[in-house]
Amino acid sequence: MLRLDIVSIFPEYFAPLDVSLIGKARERGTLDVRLHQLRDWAHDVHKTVDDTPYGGGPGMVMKPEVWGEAIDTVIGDGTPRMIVPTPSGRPFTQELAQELAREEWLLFCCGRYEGIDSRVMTEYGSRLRVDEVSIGDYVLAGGEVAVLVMVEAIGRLLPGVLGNACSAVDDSFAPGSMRNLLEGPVYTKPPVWRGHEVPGVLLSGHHGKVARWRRDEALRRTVKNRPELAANLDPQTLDKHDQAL
Ligand code: 6GU
Repeated sequence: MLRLDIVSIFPEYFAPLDVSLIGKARERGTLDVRLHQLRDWAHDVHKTVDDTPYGGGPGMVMKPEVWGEAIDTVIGDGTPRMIVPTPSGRPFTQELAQELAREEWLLFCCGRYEGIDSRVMTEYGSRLRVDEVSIGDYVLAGGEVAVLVMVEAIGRLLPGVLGNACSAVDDSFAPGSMRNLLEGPVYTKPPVWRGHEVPGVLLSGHHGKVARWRRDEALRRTVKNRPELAANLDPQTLDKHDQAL
């Protein structure tokens, strides 16, 4: 069982967590998601959560007092791992998703505007493991969608969440033989559609040849779509056949 607490001024953003794989995991009790409205800890009439930045500059910064009360209340004397989504954070990777899927309790603190007063991360950094995490090199309006992305990536790795336990094994970026490789193309029936044929090897029933073909396609796709990943593939894990490609 993984407990997730999510603090945000827009808890409505997380409605998708009621459906599909993640929704079912919650129904089964594999995942315990608790949403919190940050404004519940703002005490003025306007429920203010932000203020102008010291040193000037555009936008607003989220106030530390409100976040402090929110986090204190949510964690009590517990010690979740705290994740702060921000485009300035460390990259969210399949490896980090695997690591977070092994935790018991995660607290996601969603910033909006120009971010959260940095003293909040300093304060809790002395009591909890705190990571500022980015999902990619672009800027979102707030951390909510990034947290949805992370929760889906983490949730599908939990024991029993995927219908087929092998589904995660061949994922792009999965550890093992797919490490740093993109997954290749996939096909289903019919064998010919609008004149396009399914590659014959997939119909051959020859498991060794199928595995070889899939690895070749994964390498080809990685070179085409992610040349920087292909350039960094460990030569030791590339066999002779790979290197001929
Ligand atoms: Cl985690 N948050 C925001 N606001 N923008 C992002 C991001 C996170 N990751 C990439 N862009």
